[in-house]
Parts: sequence; C-alpha cells; structure tokens
Amino acid sequence: MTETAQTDHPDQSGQTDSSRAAQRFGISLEDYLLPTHGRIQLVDQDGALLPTEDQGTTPGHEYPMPSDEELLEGYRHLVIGRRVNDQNYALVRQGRMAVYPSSHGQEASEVAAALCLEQRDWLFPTYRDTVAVLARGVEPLEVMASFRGTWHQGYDPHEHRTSVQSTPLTTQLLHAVGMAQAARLKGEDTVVLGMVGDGGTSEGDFHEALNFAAVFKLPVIFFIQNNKYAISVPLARQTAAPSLAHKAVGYGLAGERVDGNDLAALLAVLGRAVKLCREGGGPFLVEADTYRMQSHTNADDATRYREDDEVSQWAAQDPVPRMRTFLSERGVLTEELEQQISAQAEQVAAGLREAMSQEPVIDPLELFDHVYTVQTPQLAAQRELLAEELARAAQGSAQHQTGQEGQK
Ligand SMILES: Cc1ncc(C[n+]2csc(CCOP(=O)(O)OP(=O)(O)O)c2C)c(N)n1
Ligand SMILES: [Mg+2]
Repeated sequence: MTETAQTDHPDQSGQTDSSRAAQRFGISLEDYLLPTHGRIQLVDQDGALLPTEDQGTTPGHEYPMPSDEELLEGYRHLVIGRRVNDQNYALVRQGRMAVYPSSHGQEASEVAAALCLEQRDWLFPTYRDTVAVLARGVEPLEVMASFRGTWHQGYDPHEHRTSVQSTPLTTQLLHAVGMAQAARLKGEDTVVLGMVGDGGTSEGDFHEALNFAAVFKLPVIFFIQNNKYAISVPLARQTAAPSLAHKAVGYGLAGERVDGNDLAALLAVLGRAVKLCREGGGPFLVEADTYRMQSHTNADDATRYREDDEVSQWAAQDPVPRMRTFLSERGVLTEELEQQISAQAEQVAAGLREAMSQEPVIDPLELFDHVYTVQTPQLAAQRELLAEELARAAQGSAQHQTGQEGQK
C-alpha cells in the first residue's frame, strides 16, 4: 500500500474524508456511514408526496425533493424504458431476439442511475441494465446488438462513457473502481457509478471493489438493485445482514437504502452521493429496494419459486403509474405531454420491431478480426480453415440450387 492509503487521506487537522463529511452534516462518523432505519421514500406508492416525518430521513440523512423538470425528464425515460422492456420481451418470445433480461418494475432505479450522472462521468452496467444505458443516450438498436448476437458490442463505451453490459457477475465493479482510480491519476473529477444485483454482492469481487474504493477514497457509487432474487435464489439465502446497505460500514464507506420504485427518492439520494463523491466525500453504497416483476430471462420460470401474492404486492408499487399520478396532480404532466411521451415510446418500440425483423448480415470471418492487434499464426490458420469451409458450403448450395432448377 502507498503512503496515501495508510494515512487515510487526513488533512492538516488529521481528519479523514468521511469524518469531514460527517462533521458537515453534524452527525457522528458512525451515523454518517450507517444507513437510516428503513429506507428513504419521498413519494408513496399511490403517487402522494409523503410528509417529511414519514420520509425515513434522520438527522444528516435529509434529502430535498428533485425539481419538477428533473422528475418530468425522468418520467419520460420511465415510459420509454417500460415500453422497451415489454417490446423486447415480446421479440424474444417471437424468436427474433436471443435473450433479454427485463428490468420491468425496476425502471425507476435504472433511469435514476443514468440521470444522476453528468456526461463526463462513467456508468458500469450489468446485463439487466439496458434501460439505464438507454437513458444515458445510447441508441436502442446499438444496445440491442449484443442481445441479438449480431455484433460483439453495439455501442462505443468511450463515446457514451458507458461500459459494456457485464454478464460475468460483479466484474464491472472492479472495472468501475479501476476507472475511478485512473481518472484521479489523470486529475479528472469524474464520478463512476457501478451497478450490481443483490446476488452479485456475494461475489468476491464485491468485497475487493468496495475495500479498494474505500481505502483509496475513490469517487465511486456502488448501486445495488436489490430485486429480491438471483435467478431462483432469494435474498435470505444471499445475506444475513440487516440490509445490503449495512455492508458499507464494514468497509468504511457510507451506505443508504432507498425505495427503488420511487424515482424522486432515487434521484435525491443518488444526486447527493454524486455531489459528495465529486467533492471528495466518496465512495458511497446505495441499495435500491425493488423487485423483478418478470422471470430472470426467457430461460427461467419464476412461478416455480415465488408466490403470486408477493408479485401482486410489488405490482401495487409500480414506479411508472406512481410518478404519472404525482406529476399529473402537481399539474406538471399535462394530457398533451403524456401523449407526446407515449408517442415517443411507441416510435422507439416500432424501430426495434422493424430492425429485429430484418435478417442480419453477418460475415463469420469477422470473428477473428478483433482478438489481437497482430493476428497469431494459429488464429490465421483457423481463419483460413473457416474461409475454405465457407467457400465449399457456398459452392455446395449453388450446385444444389442449379440441380433443383434442372429438375423443374
Ligand atoms: C461469475 C458469474 N457466476 C454466475 C453467473 C450466472 N448468473 C447469471 S445471472 C445470475 C444471478 C444474478 O442475480 P443478481 O445479482 O441478483 O442480479 P439480477 O439478475 O437479479 O438482476 C447468475 C448466478 C454469472 N453470470 N457470472
Ligand atoms: Mg437480483
């Protein structure tokens, strides 16, 4: 370890970053690092603004309501995200897309993860986080390329400062931490947000990422979407901790738990975490309390391991109608705006249907192009072998066709 890590970033008075942050909020270091009891919620499941005393806040853990503009922009992404989730689910069932892990029900968490960041920040998503990637501004068809299997990676991670959607669990958190360290070394004030599921918190990589980030005081937000299942494994088999947010204190970083279906609360909590990280008060862990409404993927049948009653309880907490009611009653979301937003969502869905109906043009030889800058002799030989096979197959099918025509 370097000298910097051992001294825990003390300033001249010997204070650490976290103790400075705690002092700023007028609470003890322990109260700063520990999440509030329960969870932060600003808008209830029926779309009503909660009175301050019912928002789950405690001294030093207060969160101001985001502006109407921010919420309206978030709502637009919620509606588009829901439409994309459901369109892709249907496309998989029609055999036009290989796989799609839907975040239906989790769209508020997805959207907030993207909207809390500035363009210059970095997002590290998982396979479930397509809606977050879309809210980051990536073109829907580019995002879908990897799920369709037509191209290795459909978008340029550097252009959007959004990493590839990671399928190996939790590896993305180590990459997020590495990116934050690199940005610091370059003197940039980049904030990095790494997304992970409840199941992903049991991986060894989770420990390494949090520990490194905390020791080196890196500007990283670890954003856990606790959707209660890791395929069929329930949360109770994942951890014995009072909450996933409590894991933070053991590493010496601050944790908070938030209603993951309340867009307003998510934007408030993540917004403050970004601000603190930017000012040197990071890292942060935020646990979003949410639920996966559909099966894990098309290869899974959720009815085999959970009860309908549980699913309907969460259906009542749906983030989309909740925000619609809240914004309509505030007079922010008019009938006309609502129509514009759904027309935009329909347009995105139609674009996906259209694109997924076309046969993809694929050159199998391109498989060898991006493995090494300079191709190894083995790969060159394998490429040659495949090229010959393809040529033979093409010749065979041409002869077959001529034969068929001769029989006519
Ligand atoms: C390292 C690794 N181990 C196992 C898997 C297989 N796997 C894919 S998704 C998944 C469950 C993950 O659950 P969670 O982290 O809660 O995310 P969710 O799917 O609920 O969003 C598992 C075990 C994997 N992709 N990577
Ligand atoms: Mg999960």
